[in-house]
Amino acid sequence: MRIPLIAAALAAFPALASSQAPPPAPPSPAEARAFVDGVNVDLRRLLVRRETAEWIKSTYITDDTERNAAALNEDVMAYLSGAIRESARFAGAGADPGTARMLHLLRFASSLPAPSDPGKRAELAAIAAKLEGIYGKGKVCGPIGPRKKGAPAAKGDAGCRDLQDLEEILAKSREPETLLAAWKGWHGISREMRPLYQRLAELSNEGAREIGFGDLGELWRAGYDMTPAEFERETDRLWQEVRPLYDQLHCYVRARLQDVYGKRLVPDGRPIPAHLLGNMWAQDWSSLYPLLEPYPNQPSLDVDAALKRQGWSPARMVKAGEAFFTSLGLDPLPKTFWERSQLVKPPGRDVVCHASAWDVTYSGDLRIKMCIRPTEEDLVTIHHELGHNYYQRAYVHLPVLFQNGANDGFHEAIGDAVALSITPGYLKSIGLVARVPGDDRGVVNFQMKRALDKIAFLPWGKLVDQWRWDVFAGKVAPDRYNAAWWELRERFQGVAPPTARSEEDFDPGAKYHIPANVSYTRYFLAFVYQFQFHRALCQAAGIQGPLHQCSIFGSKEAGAKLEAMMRLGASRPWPEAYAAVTGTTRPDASALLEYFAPLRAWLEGQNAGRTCGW
Ligand code: KAF
Ligand code: ZN
Repeated sequence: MRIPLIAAALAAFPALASSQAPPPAPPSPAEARAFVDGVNVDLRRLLVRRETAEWIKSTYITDDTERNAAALNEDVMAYLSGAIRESARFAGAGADPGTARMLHLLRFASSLPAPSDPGKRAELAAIAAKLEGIYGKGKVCGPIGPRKKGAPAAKGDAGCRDLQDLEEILAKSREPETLLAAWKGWHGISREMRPLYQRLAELSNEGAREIGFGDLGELWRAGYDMTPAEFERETDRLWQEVRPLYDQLHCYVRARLQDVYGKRLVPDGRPIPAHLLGNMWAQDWSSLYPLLEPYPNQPSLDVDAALKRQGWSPARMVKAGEAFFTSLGLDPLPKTFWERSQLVKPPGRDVVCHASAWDVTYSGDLRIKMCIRPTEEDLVTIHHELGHNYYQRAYVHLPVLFQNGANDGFHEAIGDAVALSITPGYLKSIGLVARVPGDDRGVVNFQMKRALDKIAFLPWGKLVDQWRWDVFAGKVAPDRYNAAWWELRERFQGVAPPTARSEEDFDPGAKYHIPANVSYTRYFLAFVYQFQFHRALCQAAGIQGPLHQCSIFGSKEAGAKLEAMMRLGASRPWPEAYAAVTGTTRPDASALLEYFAPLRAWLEGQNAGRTCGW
């Protein structure tokens, strides 16, 4: 490895870098180019090894696979610390624009920068692997909810439930005691993460400072082609644009939940207890749809029932996702996708069931890792993950430093934008609904279902990193981790803990992205971007009529537009990629608001006379 040798010497003898040595001649543009070329080659080799170890670890969690993955992550971390340090030499080199952009992106190549001290680096890599392992292995044993006569005490191995079992309880049960037990059970698995997370924050902050950032949150926010402060203002602006719609939805849902659970459990003017919203994190309320359906006796939108009744296999669901992308003129998935993906939870071993998409060798070795069940939610998640895979394949021709989304929100938005075309009309065409709701009532029903997913998510999408930014910046000390978490959940979501919490708990750790150290503002952005993309693709497809009825299925024009943007990878500042699809460089929520205009008017009518807010 060329670069790290120099970098390691500088790390060991910092004096070499400063006072004694005579100032070196400024490097030439050609030397800068040669440097990034070398980085692309070295980094690719190291990343392929790391991704291979990560894949193995995620599909088979053991102490050995964890240690192995940590070791290969350590190699990447060490290389990046050295290369970033070395790259400072080229600051004034007058590099060509492509090289300059790669030098810029190099500093953001890791979301978990390590200190250059090898002991600390090893510690950080081990902690990161361990945290994700705790989440992946998480189980809740013992009875949950009232025992029914003759029913087994609990299901699964040794009477234990995994996250998917518990999520199903939260989605389906309407018994407060049962919901509470499932919620509390899962929020118990993250308690042991607390000291590890505290140390992860310390060490990665140290790593971020070594490469010139104030803290890790600042590094995360700096990766959007604007200053961290500008980025914070942009996300605040987008949140303010959508907040009135969220407030209307919250108001309606609280009132309807009062009808089900009573005002003692769901009081007026107060946040809604988090275990009653149909989801472990209260981030997606669509499983409450049967309770909240605006107009019963309309054509059924129950896709779950149709998938089960028709016996859809996981592979068939993925084929349907692939068929959507090929209908846009994109190529079928490679044969190896079907051989190497994990579509179902393998029996008898621990795996990370949280969905993800991979190109393990950065050369079109596409796969997804999921534990698919026959539900509409998983059908949509499949489109989400395939969006990542199609993006990865579109930029595979680029050097590894450009093999990324225009920003991380783009990566998260592609599959979701495509899945907005899973309209009742499209579902009818693949036999998953019998009739397309025709009149205004049908429209309100369908929009309600969508809003319980897309609108309910927004404050959550914003707050998860608000918490981490505050933690990394030291504004929230470890003795306030949990208190600060619940302050944000109340402020943004209008949601309350269902039971007393303390600093013994570590509730943020009950969400995958905290132990896995995946930034989350990407999803907030994606939930706004996807509607702008959807509108632009519908226009490209020449489809008239309301946005919520548009499906781009079969449109080669829409597919070409999407592909042109995806091909850019991270080679250009993201506003340029944004304009390639939408025609504008400035995101806003106008398409989202246009999409939900009918529901918004309906909600405002329903909520008239109610006291909203918390
Ligand atoms: C999105 C859409 C609908 C509902 C909810 C969401 C938000 C979020 C959630 O809370 O469930 N969705 C996900 O976490 C989906 C997983 C993923 O596709 O975003 C996955 C997360 C991940 C896993 C391991 C390492 C890094 C990130 N992301 C990818 O697989 C991925 C990301 C970028 C490029 C290529 C693949
Ligand atoms: Zn994703």
